[in-house]
Amino acid sequence: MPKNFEKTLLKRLSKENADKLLALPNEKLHKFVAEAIELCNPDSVFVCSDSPEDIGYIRRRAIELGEEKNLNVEGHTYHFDGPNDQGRDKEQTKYLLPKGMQLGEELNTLGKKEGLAEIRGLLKDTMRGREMLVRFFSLGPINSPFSIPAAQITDSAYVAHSEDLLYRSGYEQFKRIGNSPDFFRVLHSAGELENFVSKNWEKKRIYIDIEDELVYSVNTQYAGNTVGFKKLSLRLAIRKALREGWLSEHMFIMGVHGPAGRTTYFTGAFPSFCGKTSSAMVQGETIVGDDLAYLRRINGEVRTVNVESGVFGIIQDINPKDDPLIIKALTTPGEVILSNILVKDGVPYWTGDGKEHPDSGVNFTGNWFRGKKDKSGADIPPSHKNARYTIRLSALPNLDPRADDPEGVPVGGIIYGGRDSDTCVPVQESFNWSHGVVTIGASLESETTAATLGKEGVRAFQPMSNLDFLSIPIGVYIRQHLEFTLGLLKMPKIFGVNYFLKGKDGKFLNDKKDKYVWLKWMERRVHGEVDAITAPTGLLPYYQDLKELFKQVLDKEYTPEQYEIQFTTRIPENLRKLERIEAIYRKDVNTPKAVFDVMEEQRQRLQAAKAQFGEYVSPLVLIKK
Ligand code: SPV
Ligand code: MN
Repeated sequence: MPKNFEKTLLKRLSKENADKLLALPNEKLHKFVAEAIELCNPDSVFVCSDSPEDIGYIRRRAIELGEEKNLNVEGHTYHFDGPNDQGRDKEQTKYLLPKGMQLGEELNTLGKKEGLAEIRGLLKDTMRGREMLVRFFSLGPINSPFSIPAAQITDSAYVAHSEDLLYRSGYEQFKRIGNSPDFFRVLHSAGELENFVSKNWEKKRIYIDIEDELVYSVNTQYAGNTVGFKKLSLRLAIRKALREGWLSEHMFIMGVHGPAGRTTYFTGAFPSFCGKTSSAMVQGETIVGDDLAYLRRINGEVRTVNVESGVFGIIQDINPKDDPLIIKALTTPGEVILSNILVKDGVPYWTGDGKEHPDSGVNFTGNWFRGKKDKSGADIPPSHKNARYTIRLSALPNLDPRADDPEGVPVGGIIYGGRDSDTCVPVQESFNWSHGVVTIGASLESETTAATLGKEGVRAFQPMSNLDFLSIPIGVYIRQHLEFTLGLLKMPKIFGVNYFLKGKDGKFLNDKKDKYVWLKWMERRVHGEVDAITAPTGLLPYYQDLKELFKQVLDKEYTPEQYEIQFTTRIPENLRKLERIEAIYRKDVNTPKAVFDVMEEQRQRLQAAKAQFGEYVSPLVLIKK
């Protein structure tokens, strides 16, 4: 049987490209490429061997095909996705379910047979007149027990180029894995293009074949739908992690620097638009990754690696004052792709960049001018809210020296944070692992944002910031977290942060940079160097510790009044949150009983505090004399 695939490959690939592909002795890979060729019918096939010439070719093609255009700064390009292709499309992203398998009602699924017939129909002949690009990556560091090999086929040079910035090269790794079938696959076509963007966006489909670990994506360009190793492979990895006893998370990884040159590593899960990338990029600390982490138990502790090696970050509000490190990377010659920003005379602009904007230019809607309206009569902003930048992590001066360590970095703490105006304090630590998993991670909520298509501003359930990507029932996922640290010698601490708490006047109670201080406080807590106040929902900082850290880190006077209002336990809001979250977990028969027990204990603590101190409890009254 394999011989047939080889025959197709030898017939449809130039000798040079066939040699590169056949140098990887993997039947499943050959079959994947041969079947994709038969389905999509490209005029030619380019196999990227990760040599500088091959990588340069893809980069050049993105410009030649018009998918990217040059900006004035050397190496910088921009790309537009169509007006209806500006975010991850949740509705059209579905799991293909083999007969007899169930994933619960919450997940968007479709019968495998029906789904494959549909998506193969949509992919049929899409590459006629085009070149198919075949690329190989390593999800996680090269030569690491964490890593997963992955192959992508696409007809978009923008997608293949983006991946070059975002993932570690994998051609050599495929040589090493030989005939192993254990790798992820993605087949993407942008479909018919009009003005360089996917024309048939109404037939956009992203289907995930969980049985075969193969993702199909068509009629879309937005990287979250097409760069198969972001959220699409995250979904595959969550199932693999469940089978193999590790965790695949939507988390940044960073090194927080403590006294005497100490570095303590944290992972952090935040839904989009909640300060995740900017937390991972805090000046003075070091970054390992900003979006995806694999966590494993190794030698009695939790260790983690960044799945990626680049950043696909939200550009809105990135400005020299708040994000000097990102701005430096975005203004220095080197490889940078900006998407869905405003361009005028080769200069990019975006909302919140702190610059004066021109009155016209080009953006994701074509020619743009101030006052341009969309179909509903609303003003079209210069850049899309979900406009992004793509860079290599190595372009950042604050890259952690252990970012590519095949053994990963040890996890001292896990941080969860959502967009919450009225319930949670700015920073707190859980009492223990299961309290943190249940009341912080599994209870994460956030106001919805523009990273997915749909309504904004609604409070959404976002457990571990991973709900959108769960490919297993939520109750099973939470159980996996609860059990993950069983028997470990060193337990990571779990923290909850909230950068978005508002006062009665509707204004934020914290500055953007206050997170610098929360990180330092958490770092001290991991080493037991500061005490904490026991509140009904967790352990809170003492004023004095924060005051000192504010002075040290930000040279800011932190007042007792600020502290008291920020760290007041808001009991009615917390009780309502518990009710909302519990109702959700009650719906899943897989939810472990421990979840409800931990919630009940939290409810009792809140009620007891209410009886003793009233509905809004100052941290000061909780201090044990
Ligand atoms: C996110 O939205 O969480 C992202 C970008 O990190 S995307 O690739 O769209 O998932
Ligand atoms: Mn993300």
